[in-house]
Amino acid sequence: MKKNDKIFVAGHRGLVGSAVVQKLKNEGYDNLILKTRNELDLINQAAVAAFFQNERPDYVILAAAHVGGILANLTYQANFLYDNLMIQSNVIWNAHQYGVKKLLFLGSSCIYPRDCPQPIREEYLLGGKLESTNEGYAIAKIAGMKLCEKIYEQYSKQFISCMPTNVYGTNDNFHPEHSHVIPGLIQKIHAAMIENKPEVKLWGNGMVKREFLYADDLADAIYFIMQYYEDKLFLNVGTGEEITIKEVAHLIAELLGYKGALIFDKTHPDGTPRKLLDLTRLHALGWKHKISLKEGLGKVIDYYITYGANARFSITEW
Ligand code: GFB
Repeated sequence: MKKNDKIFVAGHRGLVGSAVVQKLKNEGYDNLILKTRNELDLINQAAVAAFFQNERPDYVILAAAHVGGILANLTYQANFLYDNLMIQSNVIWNAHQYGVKKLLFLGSSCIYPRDCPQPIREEYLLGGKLESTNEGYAIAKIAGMKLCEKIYEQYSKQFISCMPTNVYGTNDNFHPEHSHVIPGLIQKIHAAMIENKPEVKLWGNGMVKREFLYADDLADAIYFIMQYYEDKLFLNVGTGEEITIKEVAHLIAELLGYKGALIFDKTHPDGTPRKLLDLTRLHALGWKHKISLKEGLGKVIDYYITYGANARFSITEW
């Protein structure tokens, strides 16, 4: 990518998209195309086709999606499936039609079977049943990745995908019910602290393990992949380190200074027991994450304490 190439970052206001824009700007890219949902509704096929016909971007980073935590995924399965199928099909197919040189599609580690061997290698995809709480979202992400793969095979184009683990960062959605786990925990524990509550209720049994990647690290990986990765097989992106939800919750409570009890409410779903990514291929290419979980959590907590009420509370990333 040259510094003045036209790059369309779809989903530039979301957690990942905003970090990608910042990374590209830091690297000196000054020809970015960024569209809010009011300016370009990515679900609208005709609007997306017209956009590509007029703009003709050289590169596309597809970070736009309808996303959310375990409860949002479970409650709105149809919306997660439909919106994401539409957004990604419109963007990927029109990028192909209108001469985009390279496109990177962002998937998710939830595409893998629920009871996958750990750590999860890319080859394990479609080897078993998906986790039911996010089946709609996962099916959409698998379809998007497969569309890129088939365009790569049939038309010999650089349409590729990466599968990030659970991502967190400052520009996240802090909605108490709809958010991903880290902003959800920060919001709930912070509220209990402000209200002097002796305990706070969190979801699930707390024993499931997750791998967390800071959004700026993911943006760095995306930049690296756009420059150096050209294979057909999608690439896992993560830290290779896992932690229980209970441990993360205690770490957040410690960083916030909350002294009350953390109670795990087992009536809420746990999701998949583990989803640790195997990063052999990414590490062999020469990329590794830089920001530790404690450092990243500190940044997000500082942000939330400073901007609290002005933080984002909606679940769409475009
Ligand atoms: O589903 P999950 O990987 O993350 O795991 P997201 C969240 C775990 O944390 C579950 C527990 O075991 C929850 O029960 N948990 C405890 C909480 N308290 C909370 C809370 O306040 N909020 C949330 N959200 N969880 C997504 C997937 O959800 O992860 C998506 O559902 C996607 O499909 C993404 O793959 C990476 O809840 O963050």
